[in-house]
This record gives sequence, structure tokens and C-alpha cells, in this order.
Amino acid sequence: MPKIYLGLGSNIGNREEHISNAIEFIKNISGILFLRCSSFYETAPWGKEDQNSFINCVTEISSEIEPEKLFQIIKDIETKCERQKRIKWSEREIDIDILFYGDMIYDCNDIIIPHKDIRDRNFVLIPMKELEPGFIHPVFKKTISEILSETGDKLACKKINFNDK
Ligand code: PH2
Ligand code: MG
Ligand code: MG
Repeated sequence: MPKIYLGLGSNIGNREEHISNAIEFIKNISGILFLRCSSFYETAPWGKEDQNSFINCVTEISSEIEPEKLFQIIKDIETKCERQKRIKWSEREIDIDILFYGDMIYDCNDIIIPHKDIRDRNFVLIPMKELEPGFIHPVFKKTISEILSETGDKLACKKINFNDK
């Protein structure tokens, strides 16, 4: 079964709780084998910078559910985690994106795999490197470590150590 990487983010309300709830929903989907989750990271808002900082993480799952169906399952989980509809790139209770689906390259009905902004986003590359530094991006044919070393993104992405709290 292919390994699939999902990026999770939240920057409004109880961010940790939104992400933890989403992970519990993902774990309970039949047909999805939950493998691992990265640390949580406190990350500066990317793109639209005048908003709250995010908590981001990456999860590794395994499944044969095809991309369109997986996308729908993810949208349902976002709704169950109380994601409100807002304009693009505004604050969100929870956002779940398909980053990689094994080595699949897919572009259909607004679903683009691998996610198109990965190489410009520390908040994806850093947790992804924690899980699988040697994972090869199927389009760029480079490892996550190489892509991270080349990224122009300067935004903060700091591992959260929950023991410090
Ligand atoms: N998601 C975005 C836009 N900007 N910035 C951070 N730090 N984390 C995100 O998850 C994020 C973002 C669009 O989905
Ligand atoms: Mg997103
Ligand atoms: Mg999204």
C-alpha cells in the first residue's frame, strides 16, 4: 500500500485540540492505516502574513483509497472538526492537505498531488523531514532534505516541546 502524507494546520481557537481531533478522526477511518505523526510545530503564517501563527504537523498513513475519495473523506473530517467557511487563505480551525500519495503524480478536479507549494514551505518540509528525510519528491526527483536545503522560505517553523509548558 502506498504511504500517504497529510499536512495538518490550525491557527484559530484551540489549535492543538483541532489537530488532535482531526488525527483521531483519521485514525478511525476504515481503509486507512495510521502510521506516524511528526512533532507539532509553531509556524509563522505563510502567504497571508497578517494572521495568527499556526500549529502544523505531518501524518503518515497508508491506504488504497483513491485520491478523489480520500479528498472527500478529508473534507468531511474538516467539517466534523468545525472548520468554518471563509475566504481563501484566511484563518482556519483545521486544514488537512494531501501532500504526497506514494510516488503518484495527479492533477484532476482541483486536486493536485504532490501539493504544489511544498518546496516553498518550511511548515511542510521540516515536519516531513522529521518523518522521512529521504522521501523522493516524484516531480522534482529530489529528497525532502535536498528540497529543504534549497528552499527560499525564511519563515519560522519551531518544534513545540510540550514538556516546556
Ligand atoms: N496554510 C495555508 C496558508 N498559510 N501558513 C502556515 N504557517 N501554516 C499553514 O498550514 C498554512 C499557512 C493555506 O492552507
Ligand atoms: Mg493548506
Ligand atoms: Mg486545504
